[in-house]
Amino acid sequence: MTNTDKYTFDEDDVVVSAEESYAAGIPAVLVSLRRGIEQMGPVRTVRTLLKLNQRKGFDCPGCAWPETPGHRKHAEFCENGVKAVAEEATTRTVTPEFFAKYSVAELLGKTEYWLGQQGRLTHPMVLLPGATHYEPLDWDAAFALIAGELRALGSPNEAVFYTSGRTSNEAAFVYQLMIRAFGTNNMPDCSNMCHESTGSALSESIGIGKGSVSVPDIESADLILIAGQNPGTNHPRMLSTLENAKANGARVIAINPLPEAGLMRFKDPQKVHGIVGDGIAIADEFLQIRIGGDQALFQGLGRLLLEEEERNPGTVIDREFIERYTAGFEEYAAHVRGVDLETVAQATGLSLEQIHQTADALIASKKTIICWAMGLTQHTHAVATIQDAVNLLLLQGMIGKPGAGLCPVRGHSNVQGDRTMGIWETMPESFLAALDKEFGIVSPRQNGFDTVESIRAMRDGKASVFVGMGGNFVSATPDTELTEKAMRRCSLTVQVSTKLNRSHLVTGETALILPSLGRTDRDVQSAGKQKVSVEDSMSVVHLSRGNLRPASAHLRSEVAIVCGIATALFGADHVVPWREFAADYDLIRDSIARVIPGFEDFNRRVRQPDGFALPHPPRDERRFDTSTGKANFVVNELTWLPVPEGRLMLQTMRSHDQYNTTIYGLDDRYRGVEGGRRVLFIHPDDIAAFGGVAGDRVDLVSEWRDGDGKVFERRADDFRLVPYKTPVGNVAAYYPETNALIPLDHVARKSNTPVAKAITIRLERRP
Ligand SMILES: Nc1nc2c(c(=O)[nH]1)N[C@H]1C(S)=C(S)[C@@H](COP(=O)(O)OP(=O)(O)OC[C@H]3O[C@@H](n4cnc5c(=O)[nH]c(N)nc54)[C@H](O)[C@@H]3O)O[C@H]1N2
Ligand SMILES: Nc1nc2c(c(=O)[nH]1)N[C@H]1C(S)=C(S)[C@@H](COP(=O)(O)OP(=O)(O)OC[C@H]3O[C@@H](n4cnc5c(=O)[nH]c(N)nc54)[C@H](O)[C@@H]3O)O[C@H]1N2
Ligand SMILES: [Mo]
Repeated sequence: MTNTDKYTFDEDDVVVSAEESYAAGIPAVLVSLRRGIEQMGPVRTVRTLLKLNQRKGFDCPGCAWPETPGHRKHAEFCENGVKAVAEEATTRTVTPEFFAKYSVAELLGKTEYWLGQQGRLTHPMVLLPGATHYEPLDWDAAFALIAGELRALGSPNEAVFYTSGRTSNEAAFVYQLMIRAFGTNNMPDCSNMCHESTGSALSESIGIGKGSVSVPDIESADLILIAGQNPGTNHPRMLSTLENAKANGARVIAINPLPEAGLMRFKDPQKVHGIVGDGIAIADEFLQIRIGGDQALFQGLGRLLLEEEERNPGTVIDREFIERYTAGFEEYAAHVRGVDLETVAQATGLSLEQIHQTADALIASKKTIICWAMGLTQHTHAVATIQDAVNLLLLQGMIGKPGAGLCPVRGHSNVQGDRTMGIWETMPESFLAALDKEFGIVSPRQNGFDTVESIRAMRDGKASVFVGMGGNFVSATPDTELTEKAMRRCSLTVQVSTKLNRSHLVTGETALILPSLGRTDRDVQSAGKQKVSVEDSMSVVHLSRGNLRPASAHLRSEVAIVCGIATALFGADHVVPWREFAADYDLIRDSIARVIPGFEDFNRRVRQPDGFALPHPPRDERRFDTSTGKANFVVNELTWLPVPEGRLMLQTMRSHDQYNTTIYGLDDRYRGVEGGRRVLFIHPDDIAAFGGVAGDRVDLVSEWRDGDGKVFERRADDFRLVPYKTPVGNVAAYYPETNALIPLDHVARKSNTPVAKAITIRLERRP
């Protein structure tokens, strides 16, 4: 490697130095306190951190990793959780004076980082047709405006209602209820871009789209594979769980194109050895896989397991489990027996020895867990890849027993709960029927638009009202230029938000910003102080209560905002008691209890100290509600991603200093980058092949062939070449700066998830 010395590129501030070989430790503590104090001041920082992830506190708005049941530490949080909280609990504000000062055109020239740093939104604001600036309006006028636009549509299907994954269960439930009562299922959500592939894969394979393990399972596993996930940055509390697992004897294998710091070594800042020692190595083995090679690896491992079983019958696969609980074994076995191991080696970039050693680790393990995130879900063959991971576990009966199973690690803190509450364009009939019965409405039965379909509909003039419940739609979605054009064709765009972002600036003819309370804020309604609930990555539902004084007296809760729009839309005497719902969230929870299985007696059970776990038939009783009534071995043709001559395969990922499109800062400490984000991590041989040197400035050009073979180019300009330990031919850069390169039609089969982890590009020298 060449970047062991610290060097600064000319002309700008990006500094690249040796990447850190461990995650967390003292720097993490210092960075988190500094960020907290910068944004909130010392008193609010302490007050906030003492409540984070505590039983009587609020759920961390960072990731969906669960709290350790039973024994919560006083400081159950991580560096990036603190950054997420500081970002929300900041005392900086974006007021009507701010909007009077800056025109929308001026704000469009600012980066997401700058926008986010301005602070919390304080007033409802409107951008009228032709206006250059947003101006304040009162809530009732905002609700009336939305209701008027919605009623004027030719069909309810001309509106789309987006949701990001921070929305609480209560807000999500009333939101989808309003949308269905209005008459559409157009509910794109961030999940479409995130774990949709997981949902599609698992539903077909095991009959439920959620993971099957708990924290105690991980802590008692023999073997844990972590594929396509960077927990040191994105789920730092997972490292403590992994550390406990290792103390209990677990072996961890990291499967990733990049040697991510958290996987290699971890210093728990809450333990003495994490402060003074070297920390502990999390991964026992690091498989530096080529981008998109995971399906090949899983199929190759399936073949090796079956071969070993043939050599030593009864020692590898769980025949009893396969016969009793699964379908499709013979077809699967025939398929993987035909997989050529040389092809697997080529597809993965791993040696045959590494592949054999991984198979040996699986064979030796009695309890295996596979964890994954965006490195598996955001590929054309994501659904197939995840199903091949499931197939591998089914061979050894690794589902529905302690210490074993499937662990998709979710992103947003309530993204899983939002789905449970009905935020989905294709909810099943059982849900719709129960909803209709509870409220006396008639939900539409026609499937709605997902995220990619919503963009197409707005582009084509088939949808003209956009409502976003949180999130940053224009930055998070692919094909930035096209998406922005699509948004600009709308007659009305509405953003319910806590912070300013680019989606407030790329608008329809009229635009609204509706400022909402966040997780950390105190929520008082006419029936008193309210709490909300969330569901973590392991299906545990628990309460969250904010305790901070809101940034302004004009903020409303997401529930109140939805109920306000609904009252304006349907009138005060509608069949749904919107005003009562807004006053007392217990009433919403009573309805949820009657509509959604698993939520019986919701109000009582959610008040138990650690909440309650939702049923998961495969985990609880090895029951699989699939088409065959059994867990399905699903056979998928092998796909992998050879890199075309002279081209590179780009994955887009998160730095250590961002939360999706929210940029906390410009440093990626674990990867050795400071002060800038327009960097391309690239193997030194690829820099040489390009005829360049470290630090060169290049433009990235993606190439996309449409159905007729015509090539379309998209560009993202001005990136610095950073030599890095990534496989030859595979490069990496940050999202959302690179979203402009992703064609809207470049999606995963079955899940329709934009392919953010495999974009064919070439480099062009900057003029
Ligand atoms: N601090 C912080 N926390 C977050 C977020 C955040 O932005 N910041 N985002 C939240 C959200 S919404 C989500 S979904 C999660 C995201 O959590 P992650 O999925 O960890 O996020 P990414 O940065 O996209 O990282 C993907 C990882 O996959 C690897 N990878 C890329 N391509 C491949 C491949 O083909 N095969 C394999 N095996 N690996 C590959 C990359 O090198 C990288 O390590 O984190 C959540 N938590
Ligand atoms: N290229 C590329 N694109 C990707 C990905 C990738 O890996 N690569 N990852 C995808 C993934 S996994 C995801 S989940 C999406 C994320 O997509 P989104 O969820 O749409 O994006 P975020 O950046 O998380 O949204 C941030 C905004 O949410 C608002 N917000 C924050 N908290 C709250 C709250 O409590 N209430 C309300 N109402 N608003 C709030 C703030 O205004 C903030 O500006 O991006 C996807 N896009
Ligand atoms: Mo996500």
